[in-house]
Amino acid sequence: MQTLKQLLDQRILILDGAMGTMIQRYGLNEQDFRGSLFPDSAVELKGNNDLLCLTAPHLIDEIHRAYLEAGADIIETNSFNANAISMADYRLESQVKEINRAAARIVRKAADDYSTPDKPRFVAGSIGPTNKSCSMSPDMENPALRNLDFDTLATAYREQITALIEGGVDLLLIETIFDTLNAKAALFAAQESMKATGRELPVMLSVTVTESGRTLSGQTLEAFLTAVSHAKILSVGLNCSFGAREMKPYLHRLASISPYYISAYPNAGLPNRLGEYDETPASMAAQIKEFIDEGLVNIVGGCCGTTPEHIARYREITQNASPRRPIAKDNRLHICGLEDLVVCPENNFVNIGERCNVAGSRKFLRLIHEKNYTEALDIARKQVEAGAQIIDINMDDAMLDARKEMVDFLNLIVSEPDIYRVPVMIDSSEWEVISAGLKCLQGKAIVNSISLKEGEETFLAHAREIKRLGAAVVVMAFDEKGQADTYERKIEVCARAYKLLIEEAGLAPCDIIFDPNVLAIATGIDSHDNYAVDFIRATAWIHENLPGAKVSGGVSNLSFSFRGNNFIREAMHAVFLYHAIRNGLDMAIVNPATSITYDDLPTETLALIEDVVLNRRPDATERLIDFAEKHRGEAVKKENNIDEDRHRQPVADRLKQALVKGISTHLKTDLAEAVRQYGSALAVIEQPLMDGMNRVGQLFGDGKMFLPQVVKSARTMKQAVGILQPLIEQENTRNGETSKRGKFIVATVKGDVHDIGKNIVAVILACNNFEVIDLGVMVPAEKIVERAIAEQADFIGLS
Ligand code: THG
Repeated sequence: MQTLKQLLDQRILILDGAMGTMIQRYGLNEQDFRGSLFPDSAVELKGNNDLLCLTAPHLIDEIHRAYLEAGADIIETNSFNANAISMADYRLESQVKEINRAAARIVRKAADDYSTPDKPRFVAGSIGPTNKSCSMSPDMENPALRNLDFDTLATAYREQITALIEGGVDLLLIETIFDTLNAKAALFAAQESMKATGRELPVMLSVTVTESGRTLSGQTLEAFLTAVSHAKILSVGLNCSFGAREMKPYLHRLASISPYYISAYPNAGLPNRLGEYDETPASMAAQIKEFIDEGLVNIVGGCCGTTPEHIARYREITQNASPRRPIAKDNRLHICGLEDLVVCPENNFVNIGERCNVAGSRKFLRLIHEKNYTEALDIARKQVEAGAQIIDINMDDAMLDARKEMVDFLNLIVSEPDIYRVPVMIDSSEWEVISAGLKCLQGKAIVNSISLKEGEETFLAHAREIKRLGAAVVVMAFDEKGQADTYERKIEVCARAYKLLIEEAGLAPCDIIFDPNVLAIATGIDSHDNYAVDFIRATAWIHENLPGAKVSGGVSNLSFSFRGNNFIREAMHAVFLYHAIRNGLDMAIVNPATSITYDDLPTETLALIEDVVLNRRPDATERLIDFAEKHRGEAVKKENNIDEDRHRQPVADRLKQALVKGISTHLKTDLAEAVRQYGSALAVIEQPLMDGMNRVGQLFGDGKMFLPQVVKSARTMKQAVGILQPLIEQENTRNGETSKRGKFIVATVKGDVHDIGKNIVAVILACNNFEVIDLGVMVPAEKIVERAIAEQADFIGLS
């Protein structure tokens, strides 16, 4: 007999339709649900469909057979709610094992009766999301509250899944996922159940999205895939929520990124006012046929409101249809919060905000001590706004209950969509804190960190647990002998850790991030002088020799000896990053509020700092200290951006500088002067402002400027365009041209909110007498096409 996988490569398989709709047709009453087994239940059992596996098995069998008759290849067990969490509503937690075993046995028997060598039938153990969420608070007033935690849920799922396997299912279907953390608990439990029963089964996942195209808990489909990518998965897909037509754009998105087979089993439309589903077998089949014709699916079926008549139609339309071919698995490092982040050279260097660290910020420590979580969250939010792409969180302080603080703070963070947009890095030296933290996060986090400090056994045990919980990991260059502080030691420890993690713990190379220790330089101790060079050389070596692995480091450590002199510290960081990135540093923990860039440093200062960072002369530290003393005042001025000479500079240079530095203080007056000089507002945009933005792009590309600074520049450009806009409109009417030269639709595409490019283009086009229709940000492709057709646009511009 062919395996499920072999069949999926040949044809589109059919999953059955709804169970609930079919049960409703029987018009059962309370007595029917109780049957002879539970006559004395103290609570109402009507509506507990899964219980019918025990109290009315013949009826459930009849429904399964109707779907088998209609041609379904895969039949789901009637066990969607058969877990201890949902069954508690009926006080039937004690029946979970029996219900699942019976649910599996009933389908097993029916499927075996229908199986032929040509058309084998498969039993899918249905595992629903439960009626509670691990990621969302049940109380609006208290966002840190949870009425379900990961461990409790995983225990419940383990009980259900083990019973399903014992009952004889062929595969597991974790479905109607609305909270990825619940699904991660199911995946975690599935692995344990498979181990316990000695049977490895394929796992199908099916997620349900809201009208925004995100899960109820706020994740995009890209982030969802990243968050479950640690598990061995056969297929992913969409089910429930709404009908096939509304599902289609999201199916397209999923199909474009999924390395797994794709399933789709929509509702028969949205329920009408009577709670009935209106899509007929014929109308739904026409929509499912579009999925097939567009090469989107491998498995189709029905959710709420679908019947054997629907499934029979699907059988017709899947005959001779070709299945979708999964795309190759992406071997780059993906991590996510609510949105996905790919760490790869094309996305440039990734910065991790360091400020939510009780050991690295006096203010954050104080706020956590005072339990002032509102302001503590503001620190996180400010970093994200400033361009942090990941936020590091550290609660390790002797006076704090680090585990509790980590859990509470993470639960708060995940309730803030503007913060949890980005992935979290859990920073702790306590394993208990790390593992408790991972169990709060629906996204794929980064563990910071593990090391060989306590030997191989502990190291591997932790690595395996990290893999099971679905995270990437920072590995510090530390072993039984201590911290690796020379180039040779750094590469020796990293090479050993790499081999162990891949060969023994089964980690994907891209999920390993080495930290070869950024240690303080310019301390006055000679043996420290080469620390930065050793780090940079080790970075290059790791890149060359440990394929797929990433390199990270905590940059602010480097300059501890210049505490109190932020100018020197920031300058040292800029220089260090410039060289480390050129040698392959992928990411680093930094202060995103930093304003000094490599390019800002005057030649003499740059030379002094490079002498220290690159250890170019024995007296480098002394010379830098002298310089720092002499130039204290100047440094402060620089920091505050007080530049007494600015009036002597040409206005174009001043504007360019304002953009590069992201400073809008003099924007109004400088722009007014520029308009007089260039003759029009449009010319100011096209010349000095565009020159400035080009300079920003160039510095970014050269690794001399990072995202936080680019964000500031973009904000300043936006302000400048805003100031000029009214003038431009006046200029336009003055020109008096009435007939438009064409109609332009512009939009920032779905998945992106950065609209500076689009806004500039829109302004310039409008000035050149085009009619511009601006659709805004995060615009789905369908909307753009729809509008372009409706408006009969001549051009479409996307950013
Ligand atoms: N590698 C990894 N993780 C790390 C580090 C590392 N985590 C912690 C640390 N090092 C990186 N984070 C910081 C955060 C702040 C500072 C340094 C490193 C810092 N803070 C100011 C100081 O101490 O002078 C405090 C200023 C204030 O109180 O506001 O410098 O290397 N994997």
